[in-house]
Amino acid sequence: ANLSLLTKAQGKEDLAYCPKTSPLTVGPIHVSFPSGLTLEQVERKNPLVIRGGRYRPPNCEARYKTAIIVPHRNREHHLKYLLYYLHPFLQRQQLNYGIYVIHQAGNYTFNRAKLMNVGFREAMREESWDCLFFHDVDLIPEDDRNTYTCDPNPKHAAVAMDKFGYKLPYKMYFGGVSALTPDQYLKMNGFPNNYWGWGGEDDDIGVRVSLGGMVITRPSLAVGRYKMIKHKLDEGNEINPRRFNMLAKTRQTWKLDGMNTVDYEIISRQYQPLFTNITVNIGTEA
Ligand code: UD2
Ligand code: MN
Repeated sequence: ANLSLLTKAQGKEDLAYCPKTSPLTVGPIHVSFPSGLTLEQVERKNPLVIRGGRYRPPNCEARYKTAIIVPHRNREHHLKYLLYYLHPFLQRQQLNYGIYVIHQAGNYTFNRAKLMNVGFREAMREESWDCLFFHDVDLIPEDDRNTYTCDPNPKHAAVAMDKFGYKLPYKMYFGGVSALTPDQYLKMNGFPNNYWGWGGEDDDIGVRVSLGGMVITRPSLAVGRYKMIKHKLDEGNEINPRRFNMLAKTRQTWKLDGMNTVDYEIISRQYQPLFTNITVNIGTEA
């Protein structure tokens, strides 16, 4: 088995680079949510995706290697639609990519940002990704010119969402979907670990970008369009009442809490057909 993998990889080294702009993108995508969709159907539609949710273009050498990091618990229904749209979308962009679902174990309060730190470390352990996309499970991109590659500065990709009337809600907004290179991520000490429950962590991350000496870049409103699958606030992700107090202190805390202090325990790593699932115990509030 190893030998055949080797020859395949060697064969690929002779391939020419993919074009700088993919000829396969189509622009606007009509997003709807067909009922009864199964993961098996998504698998059949994506025959070139290999175990762990990995893909490389078959006929050219990808210019970019992108990991998608999805924080998750109890949203299997949304995950199915995300995979249904994201796999073909990324393939049309001719990326070398992998999808990682970071599943918070247990019933303790959800912590989106800490799960992203886990995803960063665990994805980078496997592969030297050029770019990491931190991606809510319920956001479906509606235009494939929204390229899942990184910029010279941290990129906020979800600029125009249906739930905000396809406008940016406020200038420092950094929620939903964002993209950073490993260097950029480490420069801002990753994301905070101490935001438990809903809210605030995205603004903290936005502030970290500037504290790290960087600026936020964005695609145009026409291209950075997303549909959010409708949902209620989850049980176990109640609004964090401390978020404003915490946000007022980001300047004092960002170097003391983040990628340099993240601690967790991996419970399992499963290479499923359409994604790598990492189930993790991230502990509880101190
Ligand atoms: C907004 C932001 C989101 C985040 C959140 C505040 C948008 C589109 N997104 O999302 O980026 O800043 O506010 O924390 O404005 N999740 C689970 N299981 C849970 C709870 C959350 O998987 O039980 C994950 C999932 O990937 C979800 C994400 O966390 O998409 C954000 O949670 P949300 O969708 O409930 O919050 P929302 O839509 O207000
Ligand atoms: Mn949501």
